[in-house]
Amino acid sequence: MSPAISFSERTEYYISLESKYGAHNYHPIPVVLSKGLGVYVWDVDGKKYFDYLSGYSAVNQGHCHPRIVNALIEQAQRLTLTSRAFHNDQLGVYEAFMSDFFGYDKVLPMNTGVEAVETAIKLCRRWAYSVKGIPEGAAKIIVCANNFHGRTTTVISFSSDPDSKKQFGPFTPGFESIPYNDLNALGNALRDSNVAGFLVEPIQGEAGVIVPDDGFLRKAKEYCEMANVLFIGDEIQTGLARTGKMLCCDHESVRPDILILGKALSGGMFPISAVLADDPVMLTIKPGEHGSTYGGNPLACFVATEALKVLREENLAQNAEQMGALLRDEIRALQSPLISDVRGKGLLNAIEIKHSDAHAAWEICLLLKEYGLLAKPTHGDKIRLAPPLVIQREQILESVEILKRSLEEFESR
Ligand code: IF1
Repeated sequence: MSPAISFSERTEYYISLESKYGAHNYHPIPVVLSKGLGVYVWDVDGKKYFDYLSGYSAVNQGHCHPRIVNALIEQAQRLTLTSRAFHNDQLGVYEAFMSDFFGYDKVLPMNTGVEAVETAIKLCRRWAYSVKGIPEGAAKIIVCANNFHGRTTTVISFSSDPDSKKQFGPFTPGFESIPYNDLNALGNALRDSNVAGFLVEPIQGEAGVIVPDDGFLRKAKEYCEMANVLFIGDEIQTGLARTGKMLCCDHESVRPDILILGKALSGGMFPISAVLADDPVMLTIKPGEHGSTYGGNPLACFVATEALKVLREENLAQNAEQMGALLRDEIRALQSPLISDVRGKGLLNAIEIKHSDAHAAWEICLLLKEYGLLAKPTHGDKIRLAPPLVIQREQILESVEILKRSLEEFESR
């Protein structure tokens, strides 16, 4: 614990440690957090904030949800890791739970989101060669411009963001990028018989909460079915009640051929991810052909099961739908000249800041912090607004008051 020093000194103390001893691969908002519960986090001086980032949608259930923490403690005192060299009494029970919860034959458990994306890519390619009959090495996966699927070398190979990929080459081949939300481009790309899959975010999160046209996902799935191509839904950020349905694809009754989950699958406890598919796809990978030390560990299985039960039993998708609509309505009602767009689904939202100062969104986030709300800009002029899904009406209204005050102060400068 740092010595009893003043606010700025204590915050600077922790930030200086990160600066001196940590890689400089992030540029965080200057706040040092030490406690979280529900929609709130507290900094090292006890100041309370609304958390409007939710660990990038990993704490949908709210910070340190008691049921999930208790599940973590309970299993941690029993058995945490066996590796897959042996069976254990948690994995099969979890797999059956996941199969029933999401309606797929099987699940392949992994850890981080990008590991699950990599797993989905390998499954898709294996299915392409062993089932569809694409010549080995020729499989192509269609992706969308401005995607974000993680930061491994293969996944950044198909990123369109220079900051994610410059000077990290050489890159993995076998990907073709089309504009997001463009059915014509997808239809044209699918004419290539070597296309094995279409990897897509139902809403592009990092790109700035880009919501596709109504019907895009439905039509895209139909096009994939007609072309015998796997629709791969990356629901790592949009899934698990975030957008007002258990899965964002549920808004259009689209069932991905490969479903990718992560983040809130553990309720923010530690990395847990999963890939779900039916037998014709999942069973193309044989014993010894894929895996991970921690994938499907007993602790993850027990924690993820409780995290999913919390989503369902607390009706968090419904709450996200209602509170998200309220948030967008209240922000629009501000009629702030600084806001050029308010968009999102459920509690995955963003506002677009219109101002000559390129740093306006960042400056506004600093004002939000001063007034008790934590958010961070994405791609310069957009501020993502994604609180935990347990947020209530009064807290939404209080949050919008903080936003109003911050916008007005920025304007008065
Ligand atoms: C960072 C972004 C969000 C994701 C989708 C896969 C992954 C992510 C749709 C990979 C991860 C995180 C990564 C984190 C910040 C955050 C993020 F800004 F990077 F893009 F949410 F929008 N698919 N997103 O959103 O999952 O391997 O990280 O568990 O890298 O700074 P992961």
